[in-house]
Amino acid sequence: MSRIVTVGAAQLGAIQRSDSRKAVVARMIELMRQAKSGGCDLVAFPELALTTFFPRWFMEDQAEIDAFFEQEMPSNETAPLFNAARELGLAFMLGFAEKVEEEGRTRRFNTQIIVDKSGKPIAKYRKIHLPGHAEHEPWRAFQHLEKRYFEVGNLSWPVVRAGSDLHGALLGQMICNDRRWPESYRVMGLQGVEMILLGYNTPVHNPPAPMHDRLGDFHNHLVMQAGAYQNATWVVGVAKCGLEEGCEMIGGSCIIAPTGEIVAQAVTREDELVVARCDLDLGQSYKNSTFNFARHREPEQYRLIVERKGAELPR
Ligand code: CDT
Repeated sequence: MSRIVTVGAAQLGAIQRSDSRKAVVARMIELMRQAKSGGCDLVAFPELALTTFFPRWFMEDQAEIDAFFEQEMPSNETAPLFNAARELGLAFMLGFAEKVEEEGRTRRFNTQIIVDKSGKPIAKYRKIHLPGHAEHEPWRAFQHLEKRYFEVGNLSWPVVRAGSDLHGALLGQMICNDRRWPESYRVMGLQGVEMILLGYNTPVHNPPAPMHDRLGDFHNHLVMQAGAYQNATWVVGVAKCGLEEGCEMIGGSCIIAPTGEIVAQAVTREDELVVARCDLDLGQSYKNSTFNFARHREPEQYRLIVERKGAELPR
């Protein structure tokens, strides 16, 4: 029996600081309705989808910072997303800033969840590769303070088996900067992942390395296409993009097949739905041949990858 999951990458254009969650959720529900009309089973939203990308500002007032975080999911403001999922019979992935009491203390993570067609959360991921810096660096055109506002995720990269509403898809997640690191994909590849959902917020300008600015769109697709092919998985990359609070962010949301090919791609830097019919079994021929891990991997020779963090040069 064919295992086709029709997926929508629900790209969001800019969200300004003054935009309320209510207004953003209304935009997201409009994209969910479009997705349903387009035959989607699952729709994926960007990283930190409910607010502007707040790590661009240095803030010291914890109450001001916490205004960007969700303390409950769903809340009054986000419940309409879960209601729409139930009403439409449409699963969704949502990225948000998570504030939680855990291990006897308050913790904050950059988080994504997958919610099934009945509105039930079935997976959670907390971002592991936090880019940027922890202290104010006034020389930058804008800050990238993820290392200040979030802890490193503590859930590794789980792969979950979805229910029959999604043909038992083996689903994984990563968030933005994770996509640049092959380890993120391989941890899920080793669990047989069939589809990775990932949201991102990527400024065009990279203050520490402005010579990279012209390559932002290329690097975005380069890493996701490589990760898809090398792990024989679908990758659904979803941007928040456009001119947000004076900071231009790349778009390029896309759906990538296990062949490594982009099968659908956004053409705007605005709210835009990109749809593809994804055969979950398309990666099988790779998993059985070139990337038959059990047969061809040599983990004994990869020890340095987990034993060493930074590069050490030979003398
Ligand atoms: N949100 C996020 O992780 N953004 C980073 C920008 C880092 S600057 C190279 C990214 O990797 O896209």
